[in-house]
Amino acid sequence: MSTLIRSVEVLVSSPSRNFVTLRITTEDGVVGLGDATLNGRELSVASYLEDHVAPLLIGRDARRIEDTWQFLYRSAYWRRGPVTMSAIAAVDMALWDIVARLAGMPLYQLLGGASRTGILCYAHASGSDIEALGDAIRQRQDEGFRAIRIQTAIPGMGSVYGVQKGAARGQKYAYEPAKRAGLSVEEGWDTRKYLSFLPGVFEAVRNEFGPDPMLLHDAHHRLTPIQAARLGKDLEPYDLFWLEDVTPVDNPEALRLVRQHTTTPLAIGEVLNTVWDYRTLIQEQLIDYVRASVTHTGGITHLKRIFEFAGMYQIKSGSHGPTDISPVGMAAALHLDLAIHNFGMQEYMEHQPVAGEVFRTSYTFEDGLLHPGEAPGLGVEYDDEAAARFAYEPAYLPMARLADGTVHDW
Ligand code: CS2
Ligand code: MG
Repeated sequence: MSTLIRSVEVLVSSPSRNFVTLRITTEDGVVGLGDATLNGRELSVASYLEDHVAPLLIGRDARRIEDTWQFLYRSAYWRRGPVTMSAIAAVDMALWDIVARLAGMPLYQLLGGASRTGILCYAHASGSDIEALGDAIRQRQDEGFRAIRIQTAIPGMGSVYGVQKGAARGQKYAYEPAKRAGLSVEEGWDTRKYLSFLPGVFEAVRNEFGPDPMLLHDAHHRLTPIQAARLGKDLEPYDLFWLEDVTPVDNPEALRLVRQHTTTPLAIGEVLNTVWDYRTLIQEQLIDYVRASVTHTGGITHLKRIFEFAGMYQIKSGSHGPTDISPVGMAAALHLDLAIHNFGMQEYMEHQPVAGEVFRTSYTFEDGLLHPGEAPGLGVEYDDEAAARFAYEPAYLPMARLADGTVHDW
């Protein structure tokens, strides 16, 4: 038996959106997949892997997961950041996939086994007005979702993060923030309008749907600490499961002020990459949920470390699961979600059906719960022939400007 790495391939495909996938094959032909998709910066991670990581991996033992993680992290000299940590993540996922396939077990069994029977997840619902939002929530409930993230258009503000523009009533939510174009689309932003409109939306939703559904909202990095404190306070009567990314996370200390004013649970972190980025947030208990993805946080090895650190402070996981996490990254998240003790909630923003032609997955959704399935490894197969039909297309996330033209956080 040879578990030495024979080949490392970087696969870029675009079934409805861009994905970067790493495929590692051992001398015995065991294949592992990793997700390296970094929205709007895909090719930089592809180059990092192809030009600087792949040559270092040939001939290494695929079973040495921890050693390879430490080697890639420490020997690069340059630390952290989304490009590096997504590249390391892809290698880490692919190695775990290989080792679990070698063991003939679904990955979660190697991570300690199942700690629960299914993975609670939330869907997105959005509307151009409160009525359309109500329709979208009903549709999600009919699909079985128990937890729903709600976003609405704000009167007088044009297109806004998280709201599917021009969606007909009753149409399935298919929002994709990255737009296929050579330039970022510009959106507007007005914090005063947002802060005065949003509590009424939650009031209307609670009046119509009652206290049962778990509701979430993403403020998407737009507010100052004092504005975030006000929003958290104003939303307290509506019992949010979490309020996400209230302020840009460049200054984790900013959450101290928010915390002093509100008991609305806070989730943050989808743009952070390492356990060190989370240190203040976790040790000072400034958040309730770690919003991280396997793909952008150094893979299974490192995200497990972050979640375990968070667990010591009664902080739970809140895995990021937007469309820019590929089905490979999603599968990795689900195996981890099933195994860790302090699981909180998994985001589930379904991919377009065409992505399923390239990535054959074995995870399931039933009665509001996800499960990674019982296939060995991550449980995902990559179809090269299908992928060849979907070439990379440049796509960028939007940017936001205030009414006077000032650039704002998107
Ligand atoms: C979002 C993401 O899912 C979320 O919570 O914040 O859609 C985010 O905008 C994208 O992942 C950016 O790539
Ligand atoms: Mg978010």
